[in-house]
Amino acid sequence: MTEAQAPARRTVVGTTLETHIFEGMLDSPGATGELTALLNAISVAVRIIHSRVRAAGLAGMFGYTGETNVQGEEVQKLDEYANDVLCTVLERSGHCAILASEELEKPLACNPNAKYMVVFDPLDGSSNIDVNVSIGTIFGILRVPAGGPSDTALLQPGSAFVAAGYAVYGSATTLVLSTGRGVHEFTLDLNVGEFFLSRADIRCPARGALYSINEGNYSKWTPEVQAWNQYVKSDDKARGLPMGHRYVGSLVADAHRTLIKGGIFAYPADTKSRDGKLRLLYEAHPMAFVIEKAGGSAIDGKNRILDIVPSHPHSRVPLIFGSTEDVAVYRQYVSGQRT
Ligand code: AMP
Ligand code: P6P
Repeated sequence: MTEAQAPARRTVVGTTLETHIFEGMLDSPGATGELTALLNAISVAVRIIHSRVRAAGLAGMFGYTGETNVQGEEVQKLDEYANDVLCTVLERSGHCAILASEELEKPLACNPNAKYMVVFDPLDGSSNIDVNVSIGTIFGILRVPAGGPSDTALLQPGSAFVAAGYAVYGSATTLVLSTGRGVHEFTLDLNVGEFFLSRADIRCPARGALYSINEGNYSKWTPEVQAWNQYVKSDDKARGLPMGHRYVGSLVADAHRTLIKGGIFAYPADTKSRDGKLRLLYEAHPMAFVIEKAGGSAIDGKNRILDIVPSHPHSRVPLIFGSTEDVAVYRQYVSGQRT
């Protein structure tokens, strides 16, 4: 058919997550398809969790199971369900050698011959489940090191991640993914049951107008964090202050807003959570990987999150991330360079 005869091709179909993942494989010479299969398995698990989260009230999935998890937190039915879904889907994929979950005291050995390890928080934001506030799933993928899969093999810096991302079960269900080549957002089309590209190559603004922290912890913070907090609330229009305050209390929701709009999220150490509250391996590392691939920064107050090696699968860490300029100001206060 000559060019003149070729029908004008209209783009009537968006880019699905599956297509995006497949294109990533095509751009990776020698790729066998194992990572592709693993990423698609995670997409299936997120859609299954989405369907249950949406119907949680009707399905009687609110409330607690009566057990407590390794964190000493009461396990809510949806936490347990989301964890079971991810463990089952990843095991059945055959491409996960071992997995670590917030809901499992010990990592779960899967296929010892697989190339990848997966870490995840199956349902982040549990305290918001019963009141219909956004919650999510956070995940990261590591390669099995030369010594083979083991609990200690999981204890790598976040810079070793092959891919990371998160899902937000909110007014829409979105999945944000980075395999190291940019950060991309996909939104679930409920009628089709597929994720479609909704934001490509997301960049976190160099500076933002919002700060996100649990102000109720003010009295527990160090004097340096308190000084930073007073700064962002000071009335100084020339410096674009005060910043606006937003805090959902679900890391995925606060992180997604910070990624898109810029600004800063902070969960510092305090007198109650001396190592911080958030977990390094399956919360801070994945979020730091995504935010850095979008041009933002992520620190524990002084050190780069992606450089920190967990001492055990449930290590906690202070987590501050967002726009590079806003994170730099925080770091200046915490290191005493600014008062
Ligand atoms: P594989 O042979 O599938 O385990 O892939 C080998 C390496 O190629 C991975 O560790 C990635 O660095 C890259 N790669 C493979 N598939 C993809 C993909 N779908 N998206 C991005 N990178 C990929
Ligand atoms: P706080 C939710 O329970 C969570 O683990 C994160 O999703 C969230 O960022 C944080 O805890 C909220 O903690 O102490 O402010 O309620």
